[in-house]
Amino acid sequence: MRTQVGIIGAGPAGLMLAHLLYLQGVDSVILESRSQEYIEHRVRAGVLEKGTADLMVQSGVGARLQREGLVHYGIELRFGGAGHRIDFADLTGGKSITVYAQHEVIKDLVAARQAAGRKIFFEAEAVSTHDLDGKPKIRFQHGGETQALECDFVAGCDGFHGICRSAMPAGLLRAHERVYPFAWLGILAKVPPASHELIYTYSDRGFALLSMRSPEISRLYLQCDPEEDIADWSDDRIWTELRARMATRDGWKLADGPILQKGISPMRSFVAEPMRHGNLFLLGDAAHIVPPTGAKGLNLAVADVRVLTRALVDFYKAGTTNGLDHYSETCLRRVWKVQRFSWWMTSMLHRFPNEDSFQHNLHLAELDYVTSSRAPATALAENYVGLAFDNPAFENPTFDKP
Ligand code: FAS
Ligand code: PHB
Repeated sequence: MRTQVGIIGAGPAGLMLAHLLYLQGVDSVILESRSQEYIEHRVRAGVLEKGTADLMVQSGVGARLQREGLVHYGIELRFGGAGHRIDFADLTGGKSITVYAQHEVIKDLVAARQAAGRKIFFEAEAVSTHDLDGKPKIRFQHGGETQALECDFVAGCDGFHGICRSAMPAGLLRAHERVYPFAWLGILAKVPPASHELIYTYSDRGFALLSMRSPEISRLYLQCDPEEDIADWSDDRIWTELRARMATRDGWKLADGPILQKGISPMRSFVAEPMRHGNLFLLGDAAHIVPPTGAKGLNLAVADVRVLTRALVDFYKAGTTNGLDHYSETCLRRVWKVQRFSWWMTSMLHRFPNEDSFQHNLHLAELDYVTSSRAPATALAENYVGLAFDNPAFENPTFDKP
C-alpha cells in the first residue's frame, strides 16, 4: 500500500490533517488502533478556540458545530465567595470560544473522511516505522495481518502514548516536563448547566470547574490527589465537594443530577523537541501535553496541523521545503506560549500541597489583580480565545493555491 502522507492516529490532529490535505489534493492514509465507535465516544476536551472553530467552518466540516456549538464571550473566575467575569468580547475585540465536545469534532471529521471515500483504517495498530530518512514505511497490524504502508512522509498523530515520539533518535530528542501534584476528577452529568458560561473556581478546598456540553448536559471537574481511586468517589460525595468549592456569598445553587461518566486524569506539562526527524513529523499530544486548565490540548494539536498542512501543500505544489524545514521551530514557538499560559492558569487556580499562608495569599492577589485590572484580564482573554498566529506564511493552511 502506498500514499503521500502516512498518518498514525485518528484524534483531532490526524483527522484534521488528513482532511485539510485532502482539500488540497494531497493523498493520505490514516491508521487508528481503536475502533470508530471508541474514538467517537471518548470523552475529552470541550473548548474550541475561535481559530479552531473558524477552521472547521472554512474547511467544510463546521455545519453541526454552527448548529450545536455553544458560543461563549466570557468566563467567570470565582474566589473568596464571589464571581468575576472576564469579558472576551470587550477585551479581544469581539472574539469568542465555542463549547463543542472533542468527540463531536471527531465524529464530524470521520464523517467527512468517509463521505470523501478516503482511506481510514480502524483497529489498525502501527507497530513500527522504518527508513524515516528516506522513503518511510509504517508496519501495522490490521485484521490479524501485519501490513506495510509506504509513504513520502509520516505524521505522528498518535498521542502521548503512541510509537512515533520514541521513533525519534534517542540522542536527538529533548524532553521538558512538569508533573503536577494533583489531578482532575471529571464528570459528565445529565443536569442543565448551573451557569451559561464556564466557571473556574479557586477555593480553600481546591480547584473546581463548571463547564457544559449542551443545555441538558453539564461537565464538571474538581482537583484531587493524583493517587485517588474513582471508586472512592460516590455521586453524592462529588456533588457535595463541588458545592462546597463553588459556594458564593449570594447563595448560588449547583443543582445535581445523574452522573453519566466519571474519571480521573493526571496533569502534566510536557514538550518534546524537535518535532521533526527526517520525514517524520510529530503533531499534537505526540509532541506536547498541557494541563487542561487553559483548554488548549486540542487547539494546540490543530495549530500543529495548520503548519504541517501548509508545509506539505507547498512541497507538493510548489516544490519548496521551506515550510517543512521550519516546521518544528514554527510549532514550538506557539507550543511554549501555550505551555506558559496553561501552566499560569493551573498555578493560579490550584491549591498545591503544603502551601503556606504566604502562597495562599499570592493566589488570591493574582486572582484579584486579573479581575480588577484591564491589562492582566486582556492577557488572559487573548490567550484563552487563542493567540494570533506569529507567522501566517507558515501557519495558514490556505485553501486557495499558494
Ligand atoms: P489523541 O490522543 O487525541 O489521538 C491519538 C490517537 O492515536 C488516538 O485515537 C489513539 O488511539 C491513536 N493511536 C495511539 N497509538 C497508535 C498506534 N500505535 N497506531 C495507531 N493509532 C494509535 N484537552 C483540552 O483542551 N481540554 C480537556 O478538558 C482535555 N481533557 C482530556 C482528558 C483526557 C483523559 C486526556 C487523555 C486528554 C485530555 N485533553 C484535554 C487533551 C486532549 O484533548 C488532547 O490534547 C487531544 O486529544 C490531542 O489530540 P491528538 O494529538 O490528536 O491526540
Ligand atoms: C471541558 O469542557 O471539558 C473543559 C473546559 C475548560 C477547560 C477544560 C475542560 O479548561
